[in-house]
Amino acid sequence: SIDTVIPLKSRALWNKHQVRKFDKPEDFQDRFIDHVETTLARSLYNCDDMAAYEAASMSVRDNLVIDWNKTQQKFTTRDPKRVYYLSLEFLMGRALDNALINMKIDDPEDPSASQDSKGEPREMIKGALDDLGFKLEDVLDQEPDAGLGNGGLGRLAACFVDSMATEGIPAWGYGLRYEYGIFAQKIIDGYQVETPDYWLNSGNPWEIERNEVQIPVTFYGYVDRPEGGKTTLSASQWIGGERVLAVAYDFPVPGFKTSNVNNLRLWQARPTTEFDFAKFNNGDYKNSVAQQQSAESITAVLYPNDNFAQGKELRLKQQYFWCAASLHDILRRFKKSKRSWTEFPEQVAIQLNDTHPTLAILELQRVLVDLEKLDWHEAWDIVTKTFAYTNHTVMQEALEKWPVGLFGHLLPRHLEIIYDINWFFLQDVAKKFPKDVDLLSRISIIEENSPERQIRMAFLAIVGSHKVNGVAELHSELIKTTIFKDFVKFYGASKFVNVTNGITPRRWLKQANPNLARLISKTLNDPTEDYLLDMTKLTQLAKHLEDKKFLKEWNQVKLNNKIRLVDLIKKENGGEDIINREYLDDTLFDMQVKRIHEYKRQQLNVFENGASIEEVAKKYPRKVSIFGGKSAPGYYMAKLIIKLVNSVAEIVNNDESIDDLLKVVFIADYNVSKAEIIIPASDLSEHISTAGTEASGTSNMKFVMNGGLIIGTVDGANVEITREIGEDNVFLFGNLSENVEDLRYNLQYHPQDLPSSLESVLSYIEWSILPENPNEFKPLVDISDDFESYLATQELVDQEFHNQRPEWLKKSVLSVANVGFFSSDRCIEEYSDTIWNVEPVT
Ligand code: B1H
Ligand code: IMP
Repeated sequence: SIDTVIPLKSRALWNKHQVRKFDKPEDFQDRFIDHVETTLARSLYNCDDMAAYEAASMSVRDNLVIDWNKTQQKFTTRDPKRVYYLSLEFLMGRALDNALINMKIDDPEDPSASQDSKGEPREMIKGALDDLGFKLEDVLDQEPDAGLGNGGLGRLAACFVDSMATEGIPAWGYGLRYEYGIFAQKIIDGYQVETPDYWLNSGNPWEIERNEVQIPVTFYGYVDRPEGGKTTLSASQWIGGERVLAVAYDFPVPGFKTSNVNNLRLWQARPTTEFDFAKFNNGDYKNSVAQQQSAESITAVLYPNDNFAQGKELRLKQQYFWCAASLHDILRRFKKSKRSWTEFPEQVAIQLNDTHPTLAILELQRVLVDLEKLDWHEAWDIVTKTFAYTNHTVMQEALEKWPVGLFGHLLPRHLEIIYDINWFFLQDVAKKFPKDVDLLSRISIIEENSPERQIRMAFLAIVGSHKVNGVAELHSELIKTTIFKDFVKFYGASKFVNVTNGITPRRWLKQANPNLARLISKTLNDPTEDYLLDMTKLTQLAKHLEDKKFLKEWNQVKLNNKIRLVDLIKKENGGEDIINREYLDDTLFDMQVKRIHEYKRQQLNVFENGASIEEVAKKYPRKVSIFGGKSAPGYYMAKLIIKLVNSVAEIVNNDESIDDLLKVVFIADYNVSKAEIIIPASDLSEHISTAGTEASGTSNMKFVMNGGLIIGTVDGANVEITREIGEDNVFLFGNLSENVEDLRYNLQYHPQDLPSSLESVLSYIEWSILPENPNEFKPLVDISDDFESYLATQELVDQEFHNQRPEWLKKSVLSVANVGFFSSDRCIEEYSDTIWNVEPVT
């Protein structure tokens, strides 16, 4: 039964006036001008590129919203099992170009006619805008990135919502609507300087503000136990102190070649409209307003740390605010179907993107026990069947732990619930392993032997979930044998599974590299680009390895992409070229773009540049070494790496003996939209983390999908990439993770142990960069015992690129041909089958 306030007799009229999607250039233009003149209140006399971007976005959004409504109505009436993806980060990048690619236009006259016969919506809009006096590229370029994430973890969530919409999975993403996304990076004197990213400055045409969805969330306060309620296991009431409102903002997420449009719901914190009259009457009006305003600080800013848990109270507040609002919304939706609670896990799957949303486990248990009055164990059974947890890192400093004091102050009832969960859990452990006393303290959710007791969030997430997954094979094995070893012993290995990460080929191939997409579609004789949905089709590319004309076109695509990147670098360098355009085809574009981190070892790469300097004039082949990436603002060593890169760039780029044989470029403010230009231009990219530290990496997949070769350590998804595309097509070097364990934990800086090549680079850097502070970069040489093998491999790369170009090109083709496994569609299918138990709704 469908509830509606509209009386039956009026419904026909509603249907008659149903909004329709535009499907012709003229209808788009109608709507565009409508938005310029009414929504924006502007006219043809003052419509600039920005206004055109806004009007175009709102027009396209209208189409998406029409499909969004249909999709959501379908889900409501069919009532299938739903997936909720909880992530504190969604690194979406730009929306308009992606919407143009994914948007489906159907023919109202002939609904069965495929969109393909009408041409691509992107081409249609390009023409329509052209007629109106605008260039699509310039219009697209107005859009600020939605940078609501730090790096891989946040971009993974963005790829997942794309794939879930494409696959027709009834799924919503839930996150926070930060007013400030990841900071914008400026480079001043070689150092990183952070500036705020106020991305909503000129409004956001992609969000739908839902003032009708406001959910109260409370913090602090105390726990009240009514008469007779002796234990903490039932009938407790949390009387919260501070109260704020969570307001929903919805972002439509269109699937590719489907009218399925899913939803990303982001919460904004607002003060309640309740007013503290006691304060007011005391004459303290100003303070009572100020206190209300502090509510807004909860969703003000994204924490800019990658692979690092900072442990600030405001962060915990963000987490609870987001979990409580999302869970409330999920429960409200479930209750519409009037099912019994035992059916909840059959209707709802909640995926925790790392431990950041672990509080949702506690919140569901609290609602079921305290508010819905379910028995503790009955409730806990529902909870554990509902949740699943994805681990993204084994790095100690990234594993979330909260001091008991801080936690109990903010969330007193939730702390009690943790103690009770832990109590029952440890009893079960003790029953199973009665003699192992150490085990109890090792496995406990509460860490007792630190100065202050701490809550281990990863342990809580494991205990509260039915499945735990790592993000690449090596990583998933590693968590079973290291940080979660005891849990494997207790639960058995089947609770721990692997789902290797993936990336969406819509953004990372078609949108980022339209020229390559066109060549592929032509070569595969696939004009409707079905290969973007079934990437196994790419294997057919291998049939063209001996086709000289094809290889030439393949090379030409790369060259054009290099020109596009060189244009970007020139623009960022104040209009001056750093890279000589005459020899682009013969210049190896070698890149390392990712967050700056010691474990990712950008320092190894830049030392290699240093090591080449002395020989470069004699034999060094042409190469541009490109770096990009942000450091966490408080991360001293990472900031030092940025300075080092810029210092080496300064020397190299101005050394006349080197001339233009080697250039080193640091591209400031690496973000999603820059990645879309940088990645397709790469010949070689570097994924050289210390073995065992990079859980997966996803940029490695993006480079390979764009025909770049990779140099890398035996780490993360590099292992599976090598398996898929063949070891002849990947440049691997260095230690295996088994052997590096000792190094990782025990290696200190021992100058006498350094390989001589590294010694000489260091001394070179010392006297040429930092004569006044020669030891500044010394700490960076830690864990570089594979430096020699790295150098040797780099030499091999140069050899092949410069002397065996046809072979190189074939490797490039084979990389793309065998990259299909790394589509996030495959990844979402695995989650759907092995973890969520959901099926697409068609
Ligand atoms: C990854 C993080 C991360 N792993 C804590 N862990 C954060 C941890 O703000 N925090 O507190 C933020 C981010 N990010 C990355 O996830 C891994 O390092 C990559 O190897 C992996 O590819 C990516 C996606 O799984
Ligand atoms: P929610 O699931 O209640 O959050 O609603 C999400 C969207 O689903 C709404 O905006 C509607 O588009 C659709 N929807 C909600 N309730 C109904 C219903 O009773 N019938 C059909 N569609 C609905």
